[in-house]
Amino acid sequence: MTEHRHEPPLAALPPFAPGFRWGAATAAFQIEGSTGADGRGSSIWDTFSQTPGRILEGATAGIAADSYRRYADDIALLSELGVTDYRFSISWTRVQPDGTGPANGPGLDYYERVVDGLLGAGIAPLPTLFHWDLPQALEDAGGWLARDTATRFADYVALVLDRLGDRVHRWITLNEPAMMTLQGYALGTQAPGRALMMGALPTAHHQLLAHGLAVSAIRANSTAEVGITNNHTLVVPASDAPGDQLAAAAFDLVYNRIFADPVLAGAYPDLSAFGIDGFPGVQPGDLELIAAPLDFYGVNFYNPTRVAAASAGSEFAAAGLPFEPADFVDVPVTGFGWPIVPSAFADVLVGLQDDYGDRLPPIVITENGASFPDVVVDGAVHDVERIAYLDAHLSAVRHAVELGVDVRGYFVWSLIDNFEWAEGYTQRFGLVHIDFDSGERTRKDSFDWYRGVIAAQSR
Ligand code: IFM
Repeated sequence: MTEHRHEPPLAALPPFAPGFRWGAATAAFQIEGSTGADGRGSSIWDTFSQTPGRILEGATAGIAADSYRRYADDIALLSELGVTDYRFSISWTRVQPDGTGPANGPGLDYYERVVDGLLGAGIAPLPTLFHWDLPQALEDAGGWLARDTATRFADYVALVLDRLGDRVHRWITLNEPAMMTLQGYALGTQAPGRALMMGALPTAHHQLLAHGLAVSAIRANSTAEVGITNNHTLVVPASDAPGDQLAAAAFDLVYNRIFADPVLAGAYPDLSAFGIDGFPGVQPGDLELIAAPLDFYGVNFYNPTRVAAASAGSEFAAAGLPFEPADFVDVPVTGFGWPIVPSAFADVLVGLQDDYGDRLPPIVITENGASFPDVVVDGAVHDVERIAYLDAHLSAVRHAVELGVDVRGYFVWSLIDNFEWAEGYTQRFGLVHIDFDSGERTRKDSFDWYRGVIAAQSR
């Protein structure tokens, strides 16, 4: 846990180092739609989103931003934006409809079209191999609770490498395994909707094992660079009281350290605060695989989290958790209600450097952004709050660089408005507005702002 202390100075953004990567990010299930096209199989997110009561307003992702059909429009937008890289994800169920067996050719053809389109536009593809859309057939066989899913993942990665490995020179193995474990298996607020609380811990290890196996497959077959994306939050204790301090430390374990320590320090953190002795499911050799050196470490950052000791009789205490969330006082929030504290971003980056030292590879900011209730008026979207958010967070990244953190790239979440998981279409994160009825794309003011930043930084 890092203290909240790195206030970025208010000044024009000084240039990042030459070669800094500028990008925007998306994920397959959130943008593609065409969920029944070309032999695609069903994922846990298809099942979850078709289950009544799971998604706000009953939304599904059958069309989403229609990028499966409009990918060329999106590449044109990226080109106009001037990005050097595009981070998108590959849907496992387009490649292996049931998560096992031979490749589904038409599914891979689609990603080949995307990759070739990007390369033709001079944009480097940065695919994420797993962004939460686990094949439903694998979930039926145990999902991430089953060790075998990690092996299945390595087989899928081999099929993707076989088709795209000659053109893709940078890969991300997993996106935010913490959210899969915490929201998907511990709380059940996201797919697959299991509420196992600490019983979800094996899903953390099996995902990290899948990451390690994928790194090994990529290293064995190519010279491509590889990293993982974890999301990080700055955990702020609600007070100096020992109970709140202990609560914050415990939250830091489950949100940040369970997923970063094995990758960056080769060991799981001590979970005795939860009455757990030893991390479940770890076998000899696993941690060596998981901790194999990476070319970059992907960091997603959105907001800090304030945490207090669980109050007696609360649902958190009843569930055996030592913490409960606490609101920040007098802090502006995004459309999601997430606190906007840019200095916390610098704190997180400096904290990673302090905690992992030489074992921390160069950082790439693989997601940062904010949702606001954008509306199109006379063909324009004046999203001043998003510009302010991005501007302040980019300054915080720049400040962390000045403090000695090696950051090599920055990706805005997101290129386009999309299906925001359990929130359906109610949270818009895009630089480009999507009319979810017509698919029409409208550049927001933040699009022009980001294009200006990239152009100024590239001079
Ligand atoms: O939309 C998500 C994304 O899929 C993963 N990171 C956080 C984003 C905003 O909630």
